[in-house]
Amino acid sequence: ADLRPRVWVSQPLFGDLVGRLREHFDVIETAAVGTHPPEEIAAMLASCDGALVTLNDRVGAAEVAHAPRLRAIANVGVGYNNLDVAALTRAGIVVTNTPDVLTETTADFGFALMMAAARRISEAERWLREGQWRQWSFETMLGGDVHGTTLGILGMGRIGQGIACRASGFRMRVLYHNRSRLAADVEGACRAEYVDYDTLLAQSDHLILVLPYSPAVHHLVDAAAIAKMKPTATLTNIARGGIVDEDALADALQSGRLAAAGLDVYEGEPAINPRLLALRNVVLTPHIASGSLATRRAMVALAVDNLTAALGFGPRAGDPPTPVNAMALAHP
Ligand code: 8YV
Repeated sequence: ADLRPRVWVSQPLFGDLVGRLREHFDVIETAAVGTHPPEEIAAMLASCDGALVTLNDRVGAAEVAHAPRLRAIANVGVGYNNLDVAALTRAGIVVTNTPDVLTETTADFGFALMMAAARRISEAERWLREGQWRQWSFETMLGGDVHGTTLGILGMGRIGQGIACRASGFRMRVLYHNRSRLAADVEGACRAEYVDYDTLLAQSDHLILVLPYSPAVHHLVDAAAIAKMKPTATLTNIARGGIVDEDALADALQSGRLAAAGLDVYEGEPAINPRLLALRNVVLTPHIASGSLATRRAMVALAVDNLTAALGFGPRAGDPPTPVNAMALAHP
């Protein structure tokens, strides 16, 4: 019998990087991209010691109930709301994620999406491709400015701070709101000012969401929140779709209560609210904020290192580089 531990890779990732797992493990790779039903995830995990998963894979108590060998789940992504970490911790399973390696790439994209919404870049291109540009005019596709305006950042972690640094090059005033206020030296380095949520809503010309999802922030940006924003403002979401009430956002974009939006994430992705699809003043992208080739490769490489170490192999055996629940496992 083969005594090598077995790991499941839930969708095709970079073959050369995932291939590193074969040095220590038997690797079962699922060839299809997509969302696996819970029964399929449970069936795969039942015979495995570890798994490399993505945001497509929801893993909680039910999925690990019949997985006696399972010791580690490495999430490819910094956000891990697809995993029930409390349940996995109770089951003694190490959870890891991929912070840091995607910070700058994701901040780049957030800034780009905000600029595209403000300056109507996608809308203008659609209009041009439709053959509607017949005459240059002074009043074609007028947008809002980015430079010199007030940027609001909701969620001031690594990515939020990366966006704040970019904003200072655009001579923006940067406001932020976060669960906890940053240390004075970090605030100073980002040139960002801490404000309460209502002030952030009221004063931002461009509001960008970069906070982790949890049920506590479900529909945090709802009709009441949007009503507090400037009608000339833009809203950009690169966090998780569930933070925004999409119907309230569609209402506001339709009525002119909000100027424009940039969305990379959706509550029911990959399904998109048809009301958003019908609106011209929203830029819609398919959850690609971390998607530069180099960064996606770095994320997979880090997840491979995490899984290898969590299962007790490689140079960091027993000490995965970026654990999520190490403290909880050590002090139950
Ligand atoms: C990933 C993300 O592409 O890191 C995150 O939280 O949303 C994206 O960078 C996704 O999680 C892949 O699993």
